[in-house]
Amino acid sequence: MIQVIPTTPYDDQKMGTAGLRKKSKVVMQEHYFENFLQSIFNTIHPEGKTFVVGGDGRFYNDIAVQKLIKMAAANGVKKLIVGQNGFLSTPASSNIILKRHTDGGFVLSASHNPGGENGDFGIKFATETGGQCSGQVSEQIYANSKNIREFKIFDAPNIDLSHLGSQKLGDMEIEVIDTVNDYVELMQKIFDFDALKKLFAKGFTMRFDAMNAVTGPYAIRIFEEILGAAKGSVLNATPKPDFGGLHPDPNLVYAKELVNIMYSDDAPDFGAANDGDGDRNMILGKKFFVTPSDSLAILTDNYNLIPAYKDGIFGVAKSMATSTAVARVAQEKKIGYYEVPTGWKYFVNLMDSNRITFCGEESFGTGSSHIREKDGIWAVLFWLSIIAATGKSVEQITREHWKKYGRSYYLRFDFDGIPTDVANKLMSDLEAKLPPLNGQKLGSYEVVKAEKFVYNDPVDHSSTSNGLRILFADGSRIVYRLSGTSSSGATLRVYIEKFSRDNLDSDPRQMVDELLKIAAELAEIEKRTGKTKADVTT
Ligand code: VG1
Ligand code: CO
Repeated sequence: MIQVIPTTPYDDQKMGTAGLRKKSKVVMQEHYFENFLQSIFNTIHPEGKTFVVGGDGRFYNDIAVQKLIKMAAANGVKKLIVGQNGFLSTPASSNIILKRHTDGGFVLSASHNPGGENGDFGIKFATETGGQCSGQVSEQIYANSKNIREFKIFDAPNIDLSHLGSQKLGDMEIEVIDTVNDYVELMQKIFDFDALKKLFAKGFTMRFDAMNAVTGPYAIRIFEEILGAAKGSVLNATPKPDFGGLHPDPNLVYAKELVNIMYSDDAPDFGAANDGDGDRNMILGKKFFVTPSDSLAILTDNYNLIPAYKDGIFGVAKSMATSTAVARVAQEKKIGYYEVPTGWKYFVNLMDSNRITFCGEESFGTGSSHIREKDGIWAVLFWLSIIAATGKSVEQITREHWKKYGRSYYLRFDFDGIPTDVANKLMSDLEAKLPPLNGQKLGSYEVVKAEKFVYNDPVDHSSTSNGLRILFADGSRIVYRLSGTSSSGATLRVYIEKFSRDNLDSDPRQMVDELLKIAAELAEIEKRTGKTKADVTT
C-alpha cells in the first residue's frame, strides 16, 4: 500500500519568516507539496511520532491535508491529531501540541496573505515546543528539498475528516478532534469568564471580524455563545476557501467593514479583527485605533488584572521593528526585556526558559507563554478583561497609558512588488552607508546609532541578523527590513517611530513625516524602485 514515487526537486522551497509561503498555483504544481513535506520528514525522522494537523481552511487546505495524512502514514508516523475537516487556528494547534505532548505539528496556512486559486498557500511546521521550527532546521529542510528524488505516500481513498473520533490508515492512528473545545478551555483557565459575562450582561457591545477565515467558529463560541455578546457580534464568521475575496490581514486598510462600523456614529463599544489563521489581532474602540505596539505595552502594564498573570510575569519581548512603548513599561515594572528579530519563532526560547511571559510584534501580533504562537482571540479577551475590570473605554485606557509613559507615534510603510535584486541591492548599499552616520545629524534628528541589527539568542547562542536600524537621540527610530512572507517579488518595510513625552494628541502621519522623508532619501527608494509613496501604510 506504500508507494515510492520518483520526483524532481524544486529549488525554491525555502521557509521565510513563518513557514513556506507561495502562490497557490506554485504549490499546485506536480509533487510540489509532496516534495516539501517529504523534505521535512527526511529532516526530522517522523517514525513513531505524533503530530497535530490543521489549517485555516483556505483553497487547497482540503487537498493538502489528505496528501499530508497519506504521506505521514507512509513515513511511519504513529499518530496524527487532526482538526475536524482539516481546520485548526495557529494558536489552537500550538495549544494541542503542548497539551497532548506531541512531537510537533503542521498548519496549512499562508496566514494574513490572501487565499484562493490566485492567492497564496503556505505550510507552517512546528516542533514539540509548539512553536515554529528554528532557522537551522528550516535550512536543513531546504537543503534536503534540493536533493529530493522520491517521496512516500499511502495508496488509499481520502480520509473522512468530518466525524470526531479515531480511525486507522495502515498502522497510523488518525484522531479527528473538535477544533474549538481545547482552545476554549485554555482561555477559560487564563481569563475570568464570569467577569466578562457580566460586562456583556450590562449591555457592552462589540464586533469581531473573522474575515471569513478560521476564527469564525472560535469567536462565535466564545463571544456570542459563552460570554453572551449579542448575536451578530461576529462578522464574516464562516470560513471560506477564498475568504470571500477579503485579504485576511487585520489592519485599518484590509478590515474595511469593521473599520467603517467602528468609525460610524453608532459604533459599538469595542471592535477587533483576526487574520487568516487566527494569530493576529487588531483592537479598535469607538472611532479609535490602538497600534499593536501600544497594545503590547498596555497589556503588559495591566497583567495584574488577569487571573493567570496576577502573581507576576517573567519579562517581555518585542520584535526589533516594534515600537519601544513596551520597553518603558518593562523598565517601570522592573521586568526583563528582550528585542528579537521579526518572527514569532524567536520568542520561543525566551518563553521556554522562563525569561518572558508576554511578547508582541508591530504586525498585529500579541501573545503569551500559554502557547508558542501569537494569539488573536487571547489578545481580544485580554482587552475585554481590562475594560471589565476598570470600566474604562479603549480610548481612555490608551490615553491614560500615553499620559503615564509618553507616546510612540508609529507607522509602517510597505513598498510592495519590488524586483528581488533591486531590493537586495537597496539594502546592501544602505547598510554600507550606515556606519559614518553615527553622531551625525539627519534633518533635525541626531543619530546615536546606525547599524545592522544582530540578535544573539541567550539560550541557544545562535546569531541572526534582521534589518537595519537608525536610532536617534530623542528616542525616535527608523527601521528597514525586507519581508519574509511575500509569495513573489520583494516587499521593503520601513518602520518609523517618533517618541513624544508630552505631545500626545497629534496626527501620527504628520508626526513621522520628517523621519519618513529622511528614511526615503537615505535608502533612495524613489530612485531605485520608482515608488514615490508606500503601497500600504499600517
Ligand atoms: C510578517 C510580519 C511578522 C510576522 C510574520 C508572520 O513577516 O512582519 O511580524 O511574524 O509576518 O505573521 P514579514 O517577514 O513579512 O515582515 V503570520 O500572521 O504569518 O503568522
Ligand atoms: Co497569521
